[in-house]
Amino acid sequence: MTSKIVLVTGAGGGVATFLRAELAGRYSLRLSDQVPLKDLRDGESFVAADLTDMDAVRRAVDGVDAIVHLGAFSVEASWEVIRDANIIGTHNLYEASRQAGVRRIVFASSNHAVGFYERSETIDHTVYPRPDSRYGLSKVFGEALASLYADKYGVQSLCLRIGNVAERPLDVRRLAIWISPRDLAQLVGIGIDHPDIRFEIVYGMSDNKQAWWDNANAYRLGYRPQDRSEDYAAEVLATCPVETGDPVADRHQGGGFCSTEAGGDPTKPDLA
Ligand code: 15L
Repeated sequence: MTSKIVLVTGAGGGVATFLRAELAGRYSLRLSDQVPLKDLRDGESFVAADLTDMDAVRRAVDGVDAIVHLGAFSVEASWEVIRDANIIGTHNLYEASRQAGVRRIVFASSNHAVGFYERSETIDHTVYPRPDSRYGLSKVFGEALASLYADKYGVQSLCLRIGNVAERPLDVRRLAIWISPRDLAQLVGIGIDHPDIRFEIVYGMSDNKQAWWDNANAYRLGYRPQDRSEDYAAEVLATCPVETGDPVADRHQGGGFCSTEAGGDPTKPDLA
C-alpha cells in the first residue's frame, strides 16, 4: 500500500463499491457518504458528509492526499436535485480542497456531458460539450470547475467521462461505452498517481471495438485497458439485439437521456 490517503465521495454507490474492491490495499481509503457504511475493510475509514454542507465537506477533505469524487445524483432528476447534489456539492468539494491544500482530484464526469453527439461520430476529449440532460449539464459544470481550479488555484484534476461501469456490458449501447471495474480502477490510479496531470479529460471505457470515443488522451497518460466489450458481444446481441426503438435515443450516444423530455417542459420533468 502507498501511504496516500484517498477520500472517496459517494462511497455508498455502485461505482464506489466496485472501486473499493479494486483499490483495497493500494491506498488508505477514507469513505464518505450521507449514510454510514457498515462493512468497512482493513485500510478503510468512514466520514459522514452531505456535500451541500460545507463544514462537513471541510472535515471530509482534511488531511487527504487525493480525492475520487463520485458523490452525485447519478441519473436525470429535477433541477433542484441536480443543483444541490451535483453543482453545489461539487463546488463545495473543490473549494474545500483548495482551502485544505488538496492538490489532486479524480472527477467522475459522465458520457452524458457529450450525450447529444450522434453514434455515427467518433469524438475525442477536445470536443465541445453536448449535454443530454440536467445531469449531463452538471457534469459539464464539474469539468469546467476542474479546469478553473487547475488554472487559477493549482488543484489538479483528471476528469473521467465514464461510460457504464458493470461486470459486463448490459445492452447494445453499453457495448460501445462499457468499462470494467478493473479498467476503471486503472484510470483512477492514473488520476491519483500520475506526476504530470494538471487538467485532463479522458473517457472511462474499456478496450471496446464498437466505440464512439477516441481515447488517445487516456493512452497517452499510460492507460492500458485489460477488458474488451467484444468478448461479450455475441451474448449481448443474442439477448438484447435491438435498441429502445425510440429514434432520438437510438441515434445519440446518450441513449434514453436524450429522449427523456425531448420537446417537453423541463419544469415538468418526465423522469419515468
Ligand atoms: C451515467 O452517467 C449514469 O450514472 C449511469 O447510471 C448510467 O446511466 C450510465 O451513465 C450510462 O450511460 O449507461
